Amino acid sequence: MQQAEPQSFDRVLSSMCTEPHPAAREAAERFLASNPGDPATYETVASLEDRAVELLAALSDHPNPGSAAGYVTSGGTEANIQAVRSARNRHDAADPNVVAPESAHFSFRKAAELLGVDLRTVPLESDYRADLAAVDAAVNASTALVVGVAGTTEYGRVDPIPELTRIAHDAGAMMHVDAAWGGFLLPFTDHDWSFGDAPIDTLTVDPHKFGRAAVPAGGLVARESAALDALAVETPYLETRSQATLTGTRSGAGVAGAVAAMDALWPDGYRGAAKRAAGNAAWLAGALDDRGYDVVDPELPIVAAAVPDEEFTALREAGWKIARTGRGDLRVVCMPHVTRSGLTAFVEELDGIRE
Ligand code: 0PR
Repeated sequence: MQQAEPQSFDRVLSSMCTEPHPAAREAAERFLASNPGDPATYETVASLEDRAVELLAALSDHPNPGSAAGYVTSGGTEANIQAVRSARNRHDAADPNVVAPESAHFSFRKAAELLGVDLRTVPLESDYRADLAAVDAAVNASTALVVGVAGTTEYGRVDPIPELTRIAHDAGAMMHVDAAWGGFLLPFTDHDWSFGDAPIDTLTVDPHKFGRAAVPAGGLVARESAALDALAVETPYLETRSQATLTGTRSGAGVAGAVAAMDALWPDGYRGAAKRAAGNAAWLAGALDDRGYDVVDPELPIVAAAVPDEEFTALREAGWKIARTGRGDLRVVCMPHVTRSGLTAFVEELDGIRE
């Protein structure tokens, strides 16, 4: 049988995965068989994980990156589940709830179901950001966690994090920021999103998205170690006495690839990538606007536009890997592999379809 090959990224326009940095690819391969879940046996990868957390803490402006708590998760889903679990475990309500904007990723629905917490989703403002009055009305004495998104999956919006944090803390709840995708872009913008911008408690930031690590490599970072302590279970027969991660055996490739990518790219490489992505998003938004489509302004490099179903389907049939938002807009995520020449070819294809 012919060997299967991974597909090329040429026509992948709606994915948050991307071509890993060459150093990440190489490091991931070398650490394929080591398990950061057993740090007493796999010491090298365990110290790489400390470095990964320090780098993630530095990019999210943690007050003390060298001693920040956190770990490399299997992705944003696990980081979000763990943030909910940690807040729930630290809250004493009999019927805890989590308040999140409608734009929150569906991983919070999984978290709520798994953990038996009530997920209260609240509507957005017309600018696709969390409606503060609605969040304020939804929190109560049983709220364990308020979620804000810094770079929403569909429209790349950044919720008002400092204000949400105030609402959370006034209610006695923890504050979690989901910057799974936005975290590697936001340090180069003036948005308020990080540990430095507000007294947030936990943050998701995924090296395997804009960080150019190999899959799987997500990240959970906490302001205080108590957030991770609340997740620890005893591990009687291991040399390390407790484990705070959700999965047991974990990907050494993910950890080593994340460190290699971040060492190669933080901060200048990511700054350059963010600038190129912003330029590409602005270019595509302009090209679609020129053709009369309704375009949502790309605050972060995600372009959403109302493209009719027939045109969307024809583009898919031509091999473009595109997806739609919940309300049906074409959604192009300008990841590092998305180039101006690729976007030009995409728009030319669209022009051909429209003729
Ligand atoms: N938080 C946010 C803001 C996200 O956008 C995502 C994923 C997650 C959490 C969950 O992360 P993991 O998928 O790492 O667990 N958002 C992407 C999306 O829904 C996931 C994705 C990635 C989908 C690549 C398709 C794809 O090809 O678009």
